[in-house]
Amino acid sequence: MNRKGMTLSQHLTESRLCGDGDMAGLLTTLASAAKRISREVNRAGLVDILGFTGEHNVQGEAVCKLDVLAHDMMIDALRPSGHVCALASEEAEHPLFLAPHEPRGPYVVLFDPLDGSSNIDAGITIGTIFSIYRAQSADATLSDLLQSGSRQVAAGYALYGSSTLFVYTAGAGVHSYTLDAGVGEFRLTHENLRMPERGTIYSANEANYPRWCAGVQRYIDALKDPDGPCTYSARYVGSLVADFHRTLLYGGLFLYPADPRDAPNGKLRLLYEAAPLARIAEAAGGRASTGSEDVLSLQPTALHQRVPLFIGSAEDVSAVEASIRQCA
Ligand code: AHM
Ligand code: MG
Repeated sequence: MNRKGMTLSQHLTESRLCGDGDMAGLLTTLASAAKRISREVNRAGLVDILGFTGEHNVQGEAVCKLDVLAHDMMIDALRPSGHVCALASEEAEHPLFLAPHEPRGPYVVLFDPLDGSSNIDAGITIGTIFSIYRAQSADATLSDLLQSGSRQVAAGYALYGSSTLFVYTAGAGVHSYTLDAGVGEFRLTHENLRMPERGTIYSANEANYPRWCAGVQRYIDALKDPDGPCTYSARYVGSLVADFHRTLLYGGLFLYPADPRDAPNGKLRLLYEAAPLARIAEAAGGRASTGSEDVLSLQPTALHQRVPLFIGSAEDVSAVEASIRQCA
């Protein structure tokens, strides 16, 4: 049967997601929030929601008006949904635990409401990343949010680019849907996506090269060797979610290594950037590493914790890990 073109709801029904909660309902809620955020992103320049609020978030970064709007839209969609008992966002210092009188469900969701915000004003692709765990009980605590990435029951993202995409995995495969904006439906465009085992694209903010460790420098140098086994191209959007989506489709490596001056523990956040994308990469046959450990094996110690990230095709990730080991 040709399933391409199915709506997200039809495909979720067919997929018969199991678990003790309504995972299909939660994913539908997240997709609805993504549609609303997509509409705001598309008309941002027309309605005075570009630029900064003048505030800084818990990570010390300037907050964009659209960051706040996207954060509020995620909370407004998830909080009354009946699917969640706790929420955590890049834009909020503390998690939100739902009160007993609120409709609560078994899941906790951590999210980056608008990844790549420095690109917003230039109309460059940005996205929303989410990670879903099961809580021990409806009276969730911080430990329910600080679970190892391997315990994620689902993860995904929305991409606001030349078209709006919704990508998720809930265990069985990675699926991608494209928003048919005229009718407001996400339709299945890629089922069971597989990442190539090796790629020919690397993606990094190479201005940081002088501050990377010798193993990473040597690995990147080798990719540029004209006598090397294959020719690599460089691509860097500067929105993790967009750089990751390209890597998922075409293969290769995205890296944001530690940088002793500006990002001693890496720049990207473990719980709502690295772990969910690692979950998707692995479900598609790829890998994600800190350079020495699998991202999914890490036990988080803080909500806004950062990690070095090397993510993409399994062979490319293993090759950079080997180079790091050799130079250690
Ligand atoms: P954000 O979530 O506040 O937008 O920050 C994370 C972003 C990633 O999307 C991207 O990979 C990275 O920061 C880019 O950093 P840099 O500008 O240092 O290259
Ligand atoms: Mg981000």
